Amino acid sequence: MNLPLKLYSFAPFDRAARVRWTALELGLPLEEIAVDYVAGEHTQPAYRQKNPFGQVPLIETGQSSMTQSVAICQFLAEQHPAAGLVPALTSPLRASWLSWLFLCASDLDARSFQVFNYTRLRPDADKRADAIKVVAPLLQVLETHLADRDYLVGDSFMLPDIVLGQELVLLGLCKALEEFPNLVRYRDRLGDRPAARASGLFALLQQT
Ligand SMILES: N[C@@H](CCC(=O)N[C@@H](CS)C(=O)NCC(=O)O)C(=O)O
Repeated sequence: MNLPLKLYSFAPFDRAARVRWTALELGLPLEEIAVDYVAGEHTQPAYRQKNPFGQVPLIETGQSSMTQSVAICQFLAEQHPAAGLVPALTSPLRASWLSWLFLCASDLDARSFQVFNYTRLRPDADKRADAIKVVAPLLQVLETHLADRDYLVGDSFMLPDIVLGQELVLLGLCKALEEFPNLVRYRDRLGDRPAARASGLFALLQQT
């Protein structure tokens, strides 16, 4: 892979944060390219040529480009297996790793986003309350799972922790974790990692 990796993003909290954090964990040099959301740069033909969905994150490796935040993270983690973010194909942890990763990338992502949307982007108290009810059962399962564990999978930090960590920062910004103390403790432990700190994601929690 030709480096540095180019990463297109809007803001420190968007889904590019997962890619930034993953790259930092892997020690990969990144060139960040800010896409102006307010000006609608992502809707313009020049950006749509790069990503027809008009979304971030997008990475360019020099050889290819790629979208879908969690797919990008998995791609990078698999390129650097020694970092331990991804278990080997034959590892007994693989099934659990995939299950948690996809839970975070799909159901949890979609539900958390609605909370963020109705709290921060398009504030609406009733819709926010409904969105919190919808995400709560998933958070409760995670709360129980993480009661006596430091990480989602096995006993070491892996990619699903990055994706969940980013969701928990968003939910924290929305004050939606009051009933989930284990998740708050887990998120704050993740935030102590040097790469997490360097990503700028967790600093947002200090600003609220
Ligand atoms: N499933 C995609 C979702 C990407 C996505 O929705 N990105 C948001 C920012 S976090 C975006 O670009 N929104 C602009 C839009 O959809 O108009 C991923 O994980 O990369």
